[in-house]
Amino acid sequence: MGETTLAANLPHQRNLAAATGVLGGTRLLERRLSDMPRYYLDQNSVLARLAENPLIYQVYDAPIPEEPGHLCHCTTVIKPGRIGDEFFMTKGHHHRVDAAEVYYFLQGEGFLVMESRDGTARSLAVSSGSVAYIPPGWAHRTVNTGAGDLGFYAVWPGVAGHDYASIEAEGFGLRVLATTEGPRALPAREGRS
Ligand code: S6P
Ligand code: ZN
Repeated sequence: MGETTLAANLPHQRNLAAATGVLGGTRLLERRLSDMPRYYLDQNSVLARLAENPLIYQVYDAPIPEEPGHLCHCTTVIKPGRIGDEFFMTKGHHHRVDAAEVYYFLQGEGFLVMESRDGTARSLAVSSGSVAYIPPGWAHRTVNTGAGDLGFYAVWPGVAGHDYASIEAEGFGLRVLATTEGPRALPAREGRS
C-alpha cells in the first residue's frame, strides 16, 4: 500500500486495454452471484443458479487515496447473462458525499440506471463510445444487456466514498428486464417511476 500511495502522488500512467477493459497495475475485485443474491427480483432463479455461482462483474481499481484533490478511477467489466429475466448488473450505490462521476463505455451495450435522493429514476441506454455523466446525489447501477462483456472506465472525486446500504435495502425504481420487445428498464416499485 505504501508504494502505491506514494506513486499516486507522482505523475504516472497505466495501460487501459479497451478491448478487454483490463486496467493495468490495479486491484481486481470480483462479484459473483453469492455476493449479491438479494439484489435480483427472481429469488427462485437465484437459488437455481447459486451452485454454479456465475461471475457477474469485475472491477480493476486503481490504488488512489480517497482524499481531497485526488481522482479515483477504475474499469468495470460486467459479464453477459441473466438471473431469470433480469440482466447481470452491478450492486449500485450512492456516493457517501454527493459527488458526480463520469463513465466512458469501452465495449458492449446496456443501461445505466440512476436514482436521485428524492426517488426520481432515470435510465440511459449506453454502448461503446458513450460518455455518461452521473450528477451529484444520483445513485447508479450499470446493467449488461448485450451478448458480450460490457466494459467502462469511471472517474470520481477521491472524497466521494461509497454507500451501498440504501440500494441493498430498497433497490432502484427501475429494473432492466428481458421482454418480448427486447431489454427494457421497467418500473420496479408501485407508485414510483
Ligand atoms: C465507483 C463507480 C464504479 C463502480 C463499479 C462497481 O464510484 O461507480 O467503478 O464501483 O462499477 O459497481 P458497485 O456498485 O458494485 O460499486
Ligand atoms: Zn460511483
